[in-house]
Amino acid sequence: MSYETILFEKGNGVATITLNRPQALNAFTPQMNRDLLDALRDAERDEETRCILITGAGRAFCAGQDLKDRSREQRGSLGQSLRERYNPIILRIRGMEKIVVASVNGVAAGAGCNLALACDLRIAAEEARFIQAFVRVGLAPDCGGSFFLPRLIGLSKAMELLLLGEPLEADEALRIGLVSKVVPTKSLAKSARELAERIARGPRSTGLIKRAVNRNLKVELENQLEYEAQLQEIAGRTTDFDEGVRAFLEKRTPVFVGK
Ligand code: T3D
Repeated sequence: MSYETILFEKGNGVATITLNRPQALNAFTPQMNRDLLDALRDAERDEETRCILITGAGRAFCAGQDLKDRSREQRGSLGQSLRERYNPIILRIRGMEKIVVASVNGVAAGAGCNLALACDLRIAAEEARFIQAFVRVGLAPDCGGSFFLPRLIGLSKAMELLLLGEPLEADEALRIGLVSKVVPTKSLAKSARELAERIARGPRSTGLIKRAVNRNLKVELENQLEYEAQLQEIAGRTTDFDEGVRAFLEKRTPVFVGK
């Protein structure tokens, strides 16, 4: 199968998915959502693949939803967009027994950040930054950010990141346990591959470990993803989101009015 917006390769038990729209910092278009979901399905079904690596081409991991598609005329229902395009990806990553590792090569923002959080492990380059960018454009968290972040780093720090939308640098992400390892940018691909191949050589029980950990999270995650979609539907209809998108595209600071 060939893909328009990702690169996909398999070898030594590892399937590597590279988000490949570097000119837009690998921001999600509907085609990239489809390609990523198809590649995850392919890797899940492939008997030789034991571990999946997700990374980004160029200087970013992923900048979230492509905001050029989000003018008021084009945007449609954000709740529907989450239900159809994003939530199936998050549920597929969590629902499969195969281990999914995010190799975070650069900035991970919005849905791109939460894609990394949905993975089983994260290894990051020194240059990586994690940004809960939603508030900057007048949105609420989605793709499971409101679910994973408090569980990974605690309620207080999660609220700070969500409410302020400030970047979390790689060394701080390591200190608070959001990532497992930080390596020099030039050695990330090699280190991530070594980690994935090590997992791919592991026993059958790695999948059972994931199932055990997921068991009591599953229903809650599904409910939370649906709840996020409902909240994003509200946020997507606000004047503040219009302003957030316009300000981003015009490269200026947004002026929100709280409506
Ligand atoms: O369906 C739905 O809509 C609901 C789902 C929502 C999920 C979400 O993800 S909402 C959050 C969307 N993402 C963001 O708000 C992040 C936007 N991007 C940024 O804040 C910054 O670009 C970064 C902090 C990620 C990186 O900053 P910096 O200074 O390193 O790079 P830059 O100069 O801002 O960006 C470089 C280029 O990428 C630039 O294009 P240009 O000027 O060179 O032609 C920029 O416009 C483009 N780019 C970056 N992010 C996006 C993007 N283009 C479209 N959409 C983006 N998200």
